[in-house]
Amino acid sequence: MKKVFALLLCGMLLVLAGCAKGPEPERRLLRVGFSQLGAESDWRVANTESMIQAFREEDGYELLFDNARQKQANQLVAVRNFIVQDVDFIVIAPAEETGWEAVLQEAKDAGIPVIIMDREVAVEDESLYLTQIGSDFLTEGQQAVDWLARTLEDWGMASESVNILHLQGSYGATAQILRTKALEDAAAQRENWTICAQLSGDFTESKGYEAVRDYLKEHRDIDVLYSENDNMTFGAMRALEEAGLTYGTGGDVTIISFDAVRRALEYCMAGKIDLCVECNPLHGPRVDELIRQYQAGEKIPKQIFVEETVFTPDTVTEELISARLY
Ligand code: GYE
Repeated sequence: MKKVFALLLCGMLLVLAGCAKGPEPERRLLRVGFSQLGAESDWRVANTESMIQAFREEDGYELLFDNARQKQANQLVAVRNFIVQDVDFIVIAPAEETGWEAVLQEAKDAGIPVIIMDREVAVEDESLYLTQIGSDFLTEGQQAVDWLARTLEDWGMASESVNILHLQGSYGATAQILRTKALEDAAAQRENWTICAQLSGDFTESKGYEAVRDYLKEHRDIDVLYSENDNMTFGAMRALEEAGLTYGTGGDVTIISFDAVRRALEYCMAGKIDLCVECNPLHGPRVDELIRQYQAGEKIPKQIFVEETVFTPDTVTEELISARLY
């Protein structure tokens, strides 16, 4: 009898213990589908990392990530998959500006808010996306050409003829379109600035290298390299070296490069790159913040630009480089 009583008591205690603890409350994770356009550059890798860090499970998110390998067609498939999976938000870093209407309409019809990150989409109906957050690429380009004009003046070369080799990023991407526009506008305003060639390096080191290497087989009269991202610049630097041309401070070719990733800043500090125009890839926390604001019913601006600056060999320091997250 004692045994039965002890067993009953045990059972009751176990039930009570179970009740006190209660079932784990179900914490619903916000499901975010992120269509990243590729992994073509140091900038892009830092951008992906920033998103992964910002959308962790412990912060209440489930991140569905897709790398489109620089093909918009892959992005369209990824976004449609996110819609089928009924995610709560979609984030797109678009490879190019055009061709988004249909898929954005599908997301809208499914009631899924879309955040456009980094580059822009060219759609008439702005209600197809919640907001766009990225860089002011035209201002970046204008900062670059203004610096060049000032520098040529300082060197007493303001009216001498200047040959500019223009290395372009992937055609149709906002970063390419607007950095190109800034240079073309500036060259059109100055009779002595000549864009001697426009080569595509698709924002990658290998294509930047190949394009400049091939160009240098026939031409050597270059004063300035205007390269629309750091990775293409790294490739171009190798091609210039192989062709026996010097660059940077006191060299044959003055180099202007966009992004200002750590490796470029190191070259800048060493006088190998004359101007680094900053482009900030750390959008993860910003997109997280936007989602929280939206959830709280706050008004979200339609376009958000991040603050950026420029660096020259005399403004880059060891401290700046070691504090850099990308
Ligand atoms: O400059 C380049 C990357 O769209 C800002 O894309 C981005 C550009 C960046 O591949 O490195």
